[in-house]
Amino acid sequence: MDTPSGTVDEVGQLRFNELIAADSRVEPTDWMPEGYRKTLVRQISQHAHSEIIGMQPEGNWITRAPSLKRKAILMAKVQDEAGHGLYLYSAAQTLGVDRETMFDQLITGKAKYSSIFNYLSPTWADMGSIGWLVDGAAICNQVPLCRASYGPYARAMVRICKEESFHQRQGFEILLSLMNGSDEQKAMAQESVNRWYAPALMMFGPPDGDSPNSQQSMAWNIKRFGNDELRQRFVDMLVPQAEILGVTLPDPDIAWNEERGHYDFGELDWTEFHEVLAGRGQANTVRVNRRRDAHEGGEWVREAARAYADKKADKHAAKQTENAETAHNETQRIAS
Ligand code: FAQ
Repeated sequence: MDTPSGTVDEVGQLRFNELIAADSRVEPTDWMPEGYRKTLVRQISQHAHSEIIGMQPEGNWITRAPSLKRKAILMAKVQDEAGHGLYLYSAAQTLGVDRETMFDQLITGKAKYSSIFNYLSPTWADMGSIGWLVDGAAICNQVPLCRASYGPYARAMVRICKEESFHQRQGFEILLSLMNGSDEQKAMAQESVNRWYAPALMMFGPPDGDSPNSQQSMAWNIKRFGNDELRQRFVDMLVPQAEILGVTLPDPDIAWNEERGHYDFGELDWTEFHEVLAGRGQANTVRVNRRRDAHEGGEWVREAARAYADKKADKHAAKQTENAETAHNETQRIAS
């Protein structure tokens, strides 16, 4: 379709370029390039899946938490992750993709979700490491997303980041308690940090040179920083926190670099990262199977919710008809 100043696409593209250049928000009703929409659907849906699959490594410990207080805290945290998934699926839906399609991609193993959730959580200390390292990495990566150019995503991220920051502290506090405990507890905390450290650094994605999406996503103000810069920020944040905890980060190459004003750290094993992405991590099959079982097992709940919503809608429609008839009769009565 043409308008006096050009085709709808040309006018839309100009307006979109202006919004991005002014660092403003793009809203669902705004014209957007197809590539922008697809990138957002990819990133937001992967992010939503990560939150939902990410409930499993910690859900694993709810029944075995060492005290009622720890159980209540862990349950609240896992519930928060479910909420994050819901905000994110809702944000993705505003881009025209429906929730059933996203769920289907997840339970059939077609969708990606964060590599980190394909690692097992065999000890209680893993609840500390997940909070401190996994939620810590999530915050470093996600605080800049509060300024992402797509409005519904950026707004969802504000609340998510507030909650993640609480999650990180509770993980730190679990590790701190263990590090102030018996030798056995200290060893358990250290062993867990040894396992989670490198996978947490890989959450930021491949090095910039191997990251096909970063440049375009940064040009569109979706991502604000490259994967390597955020990974560096994370290491800089971890080193002093590790000192307070009294744990050793399992990387002999960590050293303060005066010239760069950052900590140097060693190369990560990217072969492991690609193996996990290819479905060959410790827990890929377990995670997807459990999600599929939960989805199928919950079908009766969704059915009941739909039936209840339909019944309510029917009642509402009947009431509206009744009100309209009453108003009509009243008008007739006054007129006669
Ligand atoms: N895992 O070109 P790039 C959490 C894929 S939530 C798996 O650099 P991009 C909270 C990437 O998708 C954690 N795949 O990609 C919590 C792409 O593949 P594709 C999730 C990865 O998008 C805590 C390919 O590699 N957070 O932890 C990973 O520009 C505790 C090339 O990579 C988010 O999703 C990975 N780690 O940058 C919950 C944050 N890294 O799609 C429960 C939002 C890369 O082309 C318990 N997402 N890939 O086939 C992002 O910031 C970005 O999407 C990145 C990747 C940085 C993850």
